[in-house]
Amino acid sequence: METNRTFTMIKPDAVANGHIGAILDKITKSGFKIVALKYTALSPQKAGEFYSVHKERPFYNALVEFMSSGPIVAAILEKDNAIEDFRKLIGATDPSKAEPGTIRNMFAKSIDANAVHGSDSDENAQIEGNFFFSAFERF
Ligand code: FUP
Repeated sequence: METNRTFTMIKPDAVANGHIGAILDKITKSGFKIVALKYTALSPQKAGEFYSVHKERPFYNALVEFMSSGPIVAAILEKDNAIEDFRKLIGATDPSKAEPGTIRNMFAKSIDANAVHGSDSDENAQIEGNFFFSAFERF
């Protein structure tokens, strides 16, 4: 099991608000190497699959609708202690609770449209990276 990689998405709100460049800059300046990168979009079906762990939660339908509402940027990132360090860099799920200087504090407006995704475990980082990228798309 790789412990030095995480998976992220820049979500439709942050893409629509023109923050792709600023967020990638913050990620790379924080010491993460980009292993894979893709500008794409999730269909409602694909978004539902990606977030299937949340299927029973009250916010699931709204989450699927939001995540398929526009293009996203998907990436695999590499750094020692990647999962924990990236969760620290993005801040709390609710941007009003995210520490100053974190990506969600700087670029997100609400808990449902919270600018970025970050994997919560090594296992999920691998599953999520495989959801978007083949072996030929990783460097
Ligand atoms: P995180 O790991 O910080 O992305 O947060 P979760 O896995 O708990 O939630 C995944 C996504 O569901 C969040 F990014 C946004 C959405 N969500 C809501 O819309 N409302 C909530 O109360 C919690 C999460």
